[in-house]
Parts: sequence; structure tokens; C-alpha cells
Amino acid sequence: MFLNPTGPDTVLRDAINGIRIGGWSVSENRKLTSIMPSGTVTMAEPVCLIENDKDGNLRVVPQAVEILKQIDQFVVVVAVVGLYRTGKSYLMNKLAGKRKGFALGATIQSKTKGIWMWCIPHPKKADHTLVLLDTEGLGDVEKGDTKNDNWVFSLAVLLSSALVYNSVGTIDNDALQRLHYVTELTEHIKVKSQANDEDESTEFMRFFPSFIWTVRDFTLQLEYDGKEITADEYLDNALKPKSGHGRQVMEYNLPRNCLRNYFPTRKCFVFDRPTSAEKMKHMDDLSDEDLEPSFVRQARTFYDYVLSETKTKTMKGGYNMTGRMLGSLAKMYLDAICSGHIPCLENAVVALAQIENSNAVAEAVKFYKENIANWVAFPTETQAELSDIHGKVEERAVKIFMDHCFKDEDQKCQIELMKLLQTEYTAICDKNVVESKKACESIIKRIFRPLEENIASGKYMTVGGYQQYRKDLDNFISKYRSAKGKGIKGEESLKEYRAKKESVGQAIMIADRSLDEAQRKEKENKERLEVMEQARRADEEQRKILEKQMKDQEQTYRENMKQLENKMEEDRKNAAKELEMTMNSKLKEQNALTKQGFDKQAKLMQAEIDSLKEEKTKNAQKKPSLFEKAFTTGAPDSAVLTAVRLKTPGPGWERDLRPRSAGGGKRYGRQTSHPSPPHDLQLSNRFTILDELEGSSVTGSPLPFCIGSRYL
Ligand SMILES: Nc1nc2c(ncn2[C@@H]2O[C@H](COP(=O)(O)OP(=O)(O)OP(=O)(O)O)[C@@H](O)[C@H]2O)c(=O)[nH]1
Ligand SMILES: [Mg+2]
Repeated sequence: MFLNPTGPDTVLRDAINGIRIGGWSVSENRKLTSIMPSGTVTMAEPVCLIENDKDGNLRVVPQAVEILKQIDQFVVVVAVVGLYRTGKSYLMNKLAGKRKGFALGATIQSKTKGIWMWCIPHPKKADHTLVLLDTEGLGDVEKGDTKNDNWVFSLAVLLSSALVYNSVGTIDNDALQRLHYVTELTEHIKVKSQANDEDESTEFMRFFPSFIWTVRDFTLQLEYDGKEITADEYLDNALKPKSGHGRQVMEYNLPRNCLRNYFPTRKCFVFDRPTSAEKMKHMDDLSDEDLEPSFVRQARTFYDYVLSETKTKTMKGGYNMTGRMLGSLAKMYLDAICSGHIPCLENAVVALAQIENSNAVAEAVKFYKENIANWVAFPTETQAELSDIHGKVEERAVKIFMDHCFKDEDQKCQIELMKLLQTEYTAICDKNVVESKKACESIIKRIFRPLEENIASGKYMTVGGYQQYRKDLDNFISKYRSAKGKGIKGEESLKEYRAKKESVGQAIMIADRSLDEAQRKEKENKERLEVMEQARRADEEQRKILEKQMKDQEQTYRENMKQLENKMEEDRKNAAKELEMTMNSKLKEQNALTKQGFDKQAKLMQAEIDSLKEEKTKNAQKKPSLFEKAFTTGAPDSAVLTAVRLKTPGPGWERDLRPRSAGGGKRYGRQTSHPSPPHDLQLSNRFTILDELEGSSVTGSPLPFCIGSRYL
């Protein structure tokens, strides 16, 4: 047993100093490209993640979860478990590349209590955070009550992507019997939420971490039947089952079978004694020079293997996990344990997806709002200018969502995001109209002031006054039209101003005695035509706005489609990778069983392999949901077309907005049985696809375009 002084220490150390908080940041210079997913932390020292208090209560430490929440990067999680006083904390410090960190105990009393956590930037994997979990020693007789040992062991399995099992001496039957925690995992981990009697442990391999056995103070020769063997072969030999059916054989085989069947990969490292007993009392003060060179070498090999081979922590389905997700997961599992339930992988994935996806929506909307506010100078000169900014910001916002979401069943959250962004954009468009009208009003006031003054002073109420009035009016109109800063409602505002002036013009005409009846008629006709021309200009202006907004919708769908397709492809790859890995591990085990003469067990395993194969095929053929279908189908599938129909006032209304060829006496537009859209038609009125995608059936007019298809 490893010995030395200092008492137990469960105080949460303030390691939050020195944390670099990550997350999405937008630089001051308003550049969209400057958003950087830094999202990691560097902790000066470990903190307690799960407390195991004197009364035997387990509790997640909120401050530690807060730290994990800052980690937006994917995490590689290495947890160490094993009997107390076996040098676990020392080994974890080695992985952190530090001499001190996880507290070492130098007495026979156990040191580490609960589960401690240390997050550092991954030394070998860019943009990944390494999370080291050091656990309380198992089987501490002094505790008297070891009821939490199973939970500590199970939590280490559930939270890690590599589980290091640390023991001293040799891997013999005693060592394996001491690892009975692994045989009890079925009582502490549930895979599916629906309770049924089927043995779920066949599924464990898909979600379990890789297994690494570290054997400390190893004094034997790695030889078998006179031949030199590797540490891995040493472990494999130790895990060989016995044939037979008696109770003793079953007991002998149980931990071995569990280890072989639950974990996707196995690895073994043996370590020599590091130094003399005396020196080991203060091992965290010793440098490599003070240690046995063989131990230093072995520790280095272990370090290199763990840091290069340990995969990113994934969830059921192969989704990569961020630090934030790990924090939520720890909390969920602890909540389940504390309320007397068994942590369930399937429930955890669903609950985590809900949290993550609604966070992703919130993040994306926040980003959109902030950037639109930063970028748009109201009023924009054209609708195209606003659309352009909207398109760019929206693209990034959707990307933020896609980067953070997972398992978004039927794209519920993505549709929710599209709705929210649409609402935001509609509000921005409305504001742009209001701001433009305000700007136009003030420009009109400034430019037409001399005209107003002349009207007020009665300057035009004389012979020849009408001609002068028209000349001045035309002059100011052309000045107004060339003025900058009016925004998108220049003609509409002018139309309104001119409408107000119509009666003034008529009064001046009547007062002008130089005009005979015929001339007056002719001028009136001209006035009428001008009013129509002004209205045409205003309508044309509005048509352009609407047309652009329609294009924006198309663009929104294209962008969402593009990013969704990428995401789906990535998800498919991850799921396939997970299945492939499990299948390979099972095949390897099956081969080994056949070689060792356990044909019956090997045959039994075939059923598991077949079911994985079936799942792999299903996964590749997975039918897209309605939303996916809408995005990916090229054929005019009537259900999809109906579902993605944009609710417009009726077919042909878009054409109705186009002016008729010049010279038409009527304003414009051909008569149809469908009404033309009101010119103040808002995007939100027309944009109803999202509601429809969420379930309600749609009937009505055919769509003007189909999202995501070549019918756009
Ligand atoms: N003999 C021996 N002692 C070691 C080794 N590694 C560390 N020690 C010493 O063993 C003592 C216990 O080490 P820890 O790392 O605290 O052991 P632990 O497994 O974390 O202990 P608990 O947290 O109490 O379960 C310390 O005095 C270490 O210096 C080793 O490889 N061999
Ligand atoms: Mg320890």
C-alpha cells in the first residue's frame, strides 16, 4: 500500500482563478468574420465535481458545472478508478503534465473524495479540451460504508471517453474479483428509457469508454510459456474465460466477460516501482531524474497513448460532446441517482438535446440581433442592401445553430429558429420603412420649403402663376429624386406629399386667368397622368421591395437546406463510425472466442453483430423527415409541395405587381379572379410555411416556388 501524511480534503479549491472564458465573441470592428469559437478554459488546479459527503450523499458541485459550461469545445475525458491508495491521483497529474494538482495522500488514509475534475487545453488535439477526472478510491475499509463505490465507478464510466483502471501488483484472479464493480454496472446504468426485461448490456459497448488497465509496482516478467509478451497480451490472457458451467466457473468468468463485452477497446500498461519507499512519501516533489528511468519511460508511453488515442467523448448516436454538455450530463445523472433512479443513457440524450438545441436557437438569435443592429444603418438606400446584410448575418446565425445543435428531431428547433429570424427580419424591414419615411419627410420639408413659402405668400395666385408653380414643383421634385438618404420609400413619400398638394395645384390653376378652358382641360389631364405615373413609381418601388423579400425567403431556405444537408451528412458519418467501431470490437471478441474454443458464445455474439449490421443499413437508408424532404427532394412530391407552399393572396399576384406596358390607360395589372396583394403586405403574413411544417395540413392555391427544389 502506498503511504504518507495529511488529512482528507473535500474543500472546493478556488481554481476558478486563471480561467479563460470562451464562447462566441464578436469583435469591435463589426466584422462578421471575426467570430471565433475559442470556448475553452485553463484551470490552475482541479476542483471537486461530485462531492461524496460524510453522510454518504452524492452531490454535483454547481461551481464545477459552471466551469464546464464555459467549455464550448469538444472534450476528451479521461477518468481514473481503482482501489484506494494505489497512485491514481499521481497518474492523473502525469496526464496533466504537472507534478502537483490532484492532491496525493501520503498516509494509509484515503485522500481523494468524490470525483475531482481538471480541465486543460488538450496538448495534442487542437480545439479540444482535456478533462481529467480523478475519483475516490474504491473499497476503503475506513469508510465502513462503500455503498457509493458502485456509483463512483458507474459515473466514471458514464462520463469518460477513456476509463483508466488502476491497480497494484499483478492482474490475477484476486485483482479481477476486486473489479466486481464492472459486473454490477447493469444495475447502475440503463440504456433505454422503456423498461423491459431484455439484457441491455449487449448495448454497452456502443457507449462505453475505452478501457485501460494500469498495473503499478509490477514486478513480474512479461513472459508466457517462455515467450515474451506485451502488456496487452498479458491482460488478454488474464481475461480468458474458463469452460464449464459450475458456480465457480461462472464467478470466475463474470468479470472477465463483462470487461470483454462492455468496453470497445482494451489496453494495458505496466509500471515499475518508481523509486525507493522513502522517496515516495513526497512523490509530487520528485523530478524525473529522481525516478527510475524505466518508470519514467513507462509513464511517458502511457501519456502518449492516452493523449493520442483517446477519442472525443460522444453520446449515444455518436454525437460529439462539449464541456457544456458534459456539465449538463453530470448534473442529470446525479439528479437521477439522488432521486433514487438509475441514470438512463437514452433519457440523457433526449434531455441534453433539448437543452442544447434551445440554447443553440437562443445563441443564434442573439447573434443575429446583435449583428443586424451593428451593421444596418437605417434607412438603407435599397432593399437589396438590407437583404445582403440579412443574408450574411443569417448564414452565420444558422451556422452557430448547426454547430451547437444535435439530434434535432424533425428539425423542430431549426424551424423554430427560422421563424424567430424571420420575425426579427420582418421587424427590421418594418423599421427600415419607418426610418425611410421619416428621412423622406425631413428631406421633403427641406427641399420643398421655398415652394411652401411661395404658396403661403400667394405668389402663384396671379396671371401665369400656374405655369410658374409647375415649373418650381418639377424643379423641386427632380432635386428631391436626386437627394441621398431617402431610403426605400422615396417615391411613396413623394406620392403622399403630392397628393396633399393636389388641391393647391387646382386652386392655382383656377386662379390663373391666362388659361382658357381648353388649356385648363389639357393641364388637368396632364396632372392626372402625372398622379398615375407617381403612383406607378411608388408601386414599382414597393414591388421591388417585395420581390427582394421573396428572394430572401428563397435564400433562407437554400441556406438552411445547405447547412442541414451538411449537418445530416456529418451525423450520418458519426453514427456510422460508432456502429462500425462497435461491430469491429464485437467481431474481434467473436474471433478470440472461436480461437479459444468457445464456439457457443461466439455464435451467441453473432446475433448482436447481425443486429448492428441491420441498424447500419437502416441508418444509411434513413428516411428524411418532412423538412428534410422539403429540402432534398427534387421531384414535385405533392405532400411536400403542399407543405412548403407559401401562403400568398393567390396565383399570379406576383405578375400582377408588374406594370403593364407603357401607355396603358389603367394603372396596371391584368384582371384575375384573385385579388392582388395589398401593398403593405408583410413578410410575416405570407410566410406561413413554418407553421405548416409543424403539422397542420394545408390546402389551397399552388405554390409560387418550392423550397430547396429546382422548382424555385
Ligand atoms: N509504490 C508506489 N507508490 C506510489 C506510486 N505512485 C504514487 N505513489 C505514492 O502513493 C501514495 C498515494 O498516491 P495517490 O496518488 O494519492 O493515490 P490514490 O490512489 O489517488 O489514493 P486515494 O485518493 O486515497 O484513493 C503517495 O504517497 C504517492 O507518492 C507508485 O507507482 N508506486
Ligand atoms: Mg487520489
